[in-house]
Amino acid sequence: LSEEHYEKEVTVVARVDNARVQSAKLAFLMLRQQGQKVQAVIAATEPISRQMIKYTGGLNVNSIVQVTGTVKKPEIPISSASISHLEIHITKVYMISEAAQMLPMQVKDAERPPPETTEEGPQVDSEGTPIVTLKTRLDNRVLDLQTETSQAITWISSGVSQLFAEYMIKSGSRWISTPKLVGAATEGGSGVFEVKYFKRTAYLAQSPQLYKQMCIAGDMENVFEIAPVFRAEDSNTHRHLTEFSGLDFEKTFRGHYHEVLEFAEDLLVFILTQLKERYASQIATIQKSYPKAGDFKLPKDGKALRMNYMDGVALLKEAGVDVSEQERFENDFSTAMEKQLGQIIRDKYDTDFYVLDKFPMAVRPFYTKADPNDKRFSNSYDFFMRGEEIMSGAQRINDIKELEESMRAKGLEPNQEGFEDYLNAFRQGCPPHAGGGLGLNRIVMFFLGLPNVRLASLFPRDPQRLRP
Ligand code: AMO
Repeated sequence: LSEEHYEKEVTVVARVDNARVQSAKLAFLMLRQQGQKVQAVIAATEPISRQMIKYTGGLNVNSIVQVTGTVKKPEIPISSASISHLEIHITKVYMISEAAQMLPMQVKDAERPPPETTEEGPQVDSEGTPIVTLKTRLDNRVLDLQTETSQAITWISSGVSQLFAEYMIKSGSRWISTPKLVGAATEGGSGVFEVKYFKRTAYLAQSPQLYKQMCIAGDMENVFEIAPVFRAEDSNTHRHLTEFSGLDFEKTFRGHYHEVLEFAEDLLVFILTQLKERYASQIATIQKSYPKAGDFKLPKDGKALRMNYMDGVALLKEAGVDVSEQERFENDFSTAMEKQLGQIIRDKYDTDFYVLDKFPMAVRPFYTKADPNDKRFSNSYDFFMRGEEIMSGAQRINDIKELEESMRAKGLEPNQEGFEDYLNAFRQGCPPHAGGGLGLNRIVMFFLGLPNVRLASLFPRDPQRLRP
């Protein structure tokens, strides 16, 4: 709806955001469609009866109605509507789908950001306005998805997947689908979910890692996947889900794994800059609730700032953070250290986007290639946004002997059930390759500065939540 429609008849289908009877002769509707709001008025003039006024003003909030009327310019802009410079003067109203009279929460109450700390039921703020907690919102996610902010967040999420696929396809990559039901819990690291599979036990894939490498062994050169990733980790934090959307890729390289690292840098810069360009209006909407949305700094040269893991350790030490170098060979950064490093890098280099290369071998999975110059380290990297990890990747071992040794060094037995098909792929020859895995929900969360990854998941799964 725009000025073009002034004095014209329109028919819209929308939800009732609010309905009120002003007098026996006048009622107002606030109509809502995908987060946008417009006011409609109905006045008792021929042929509209008083019953019609009463009916319209008494419509249940959230019902879907079809309204026909003439578009007029209001005397003063309607501040509570997002389309404030016009209103619809109703001639006909039809009920399309009626909502229940009592809703578990009001969409307008869910428009404000939920408090970060409380998980209890509905509360009231100092002015008596209901506060809807994250738990209530997630329990009633369908209603919550109708808010202007959720509408915009889901567009950003759709945008990240689209941009990832666009970039991969442009670079000659094939879109693959690998099994999520797998026969063995082989990847190591985080836990896997068991499922009953007829008379056997199957597992939900904790990443497409082994299969994307097997596609490379199958001469597919450059592959990507967008699919669910399952993690049986009992982590109840702001950034862990038990099921999330993984954006994975794997590709061959000719000379050095940094060819793939650069590819990943360009991929992420493409996604982040295009999001800002293509979704400016959604970002502006989200900023009303989360002011940091879309406001992060990329390095001026259009690449990620790149440094080695140990340079990151040195920066932390320099800033007086208590880090033992020895311990850093054995354990990855804690979340707190990651965030501290993010702040130091922002202050020193004016960027929120950077990559750490050469992680210690001890903190990476068995399939990771050790640094040939110093076997304590590996040819692996993590990408960070605002001090939090969004992507992990590495050069993979493509030599069967080296792979078997690496497994043994990590306490895995190459002959154990479940590894045979993966290892055979290397016995049959496999080109040098590297890749990475991004968490879609994490990118959306950190790009928008959301306090919780659940806000960036349609129907989040965490250790407590299996519904809706
Ligand atoms: P990793 O386990 O680091 O690597 O996962 C890749 C990316 O997925 C996201 N992520 C998560 N998002 C939400 N909830 C979680 N519990 C969670 N865990 C991880 C992060 C992370 O960077 N096979 C390797 C990837 C590779 O080397 O190609 C892997 O799965 O953004």
